[in-house]
Amino acid sequence: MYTQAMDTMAREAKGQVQAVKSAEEQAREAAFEARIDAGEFIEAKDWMPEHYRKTLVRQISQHAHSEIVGMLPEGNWVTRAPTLKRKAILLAKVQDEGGHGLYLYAAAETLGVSRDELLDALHSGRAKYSSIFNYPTLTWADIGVIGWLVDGAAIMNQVPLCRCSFGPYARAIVRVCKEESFHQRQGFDALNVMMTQGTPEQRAMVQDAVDRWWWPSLMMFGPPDGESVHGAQSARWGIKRISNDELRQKFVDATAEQAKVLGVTLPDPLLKWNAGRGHHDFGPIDWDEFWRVVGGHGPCNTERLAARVKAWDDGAWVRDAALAYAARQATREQAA
Ligand code: BYC
Repeated sequence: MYTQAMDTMAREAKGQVQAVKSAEEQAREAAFEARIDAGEFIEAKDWMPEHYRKTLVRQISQHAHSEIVGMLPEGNWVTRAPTLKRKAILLAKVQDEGGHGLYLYAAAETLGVSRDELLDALHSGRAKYSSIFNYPTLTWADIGVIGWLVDGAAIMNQVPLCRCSFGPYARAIVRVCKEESFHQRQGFDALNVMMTQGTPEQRAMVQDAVDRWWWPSLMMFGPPDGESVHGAQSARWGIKRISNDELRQKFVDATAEQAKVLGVTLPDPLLKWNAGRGHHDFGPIDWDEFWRVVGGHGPCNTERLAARVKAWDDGAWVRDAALAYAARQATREQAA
């Protein structure tokens, strides 16, 4: 009896605590939602719902992985750039992508996840990175087309992220976008030189690269809105400001005009200005191909992941040396 009485009291006390906690929790959620509605930035030390935190860790780390894996297709051409000027530009661009990866990993780490955990998710194949980087770079024209279309799509997707509700991500993206803008311009410029001053073979090479990269570039924006599992919640939280389909449409509208300036044909017989909608109509996207690539079965998925795992393994001695150095410094400082 005595024990039961104690239990009853304990249960009641626990119930009260839970009721208080849940009221607190509700108040915190309401305050959080109000800050989102007011367009305030949420900072790393602020209270946030667990689902918001997880959504950000997922998106920011996938973005960081995309930047790092995205160095590989272009890195493939650094030693074969046609001129010193193009080589210097490409080197700078690839280094920028590395830098973007680092700012983004740092932004994700503010959410309480470690760099090692994030990299382990990439290396074990659990984490996603952008589908676009699972296609091969077969010719020099691919480098121009990546700048024009892939970086162009990245800018279209990322400019709205400068207003993302999570402060550290939004601030990292401001700098990323400035650099992406140079990347897009250099790609367009390289293609323009080939189209206006190149041989018929070089112009054909540009067209072939456009034919191969156009549809995968449209897939970068993610599945159609109706199939975007995270879209609605991320819009509610001010993480995504513009939907996948709206961004894709803006990208098609912008690049259709740029293609005319370049003198290339976009490989879509259904691409046509629709005066009624005030947008270009375009043909159906092969979503089976998208999901195949996202699921690990694109042309280069195995190669890309193997390259990242090898880089991590080969870099083990650098990490060990840095840790040993830091430990020695700490011992010296303690002794001093
Ligand atoms: N590839 O519900 P959804 C660069 C996944 S780097 C692979 O719409 P969300 C550059 C999605 O993760 C460019 N997976 O998702 C670098 C989700 O799966 P999980 C990278 C994709 O997050 C070097 C599922 O499909 N940019 O520009 O609301 C050189 C359902 O999708 C893709 C960023 O990362 C894809 N394309 O919207 C040159 C930007 N699309 O996670 C250039 C930041 C979707 O449930 N990210 N999935 O397993 C975003 O803006 C959003 O995360 C997305 C997707 C628009 C990509």
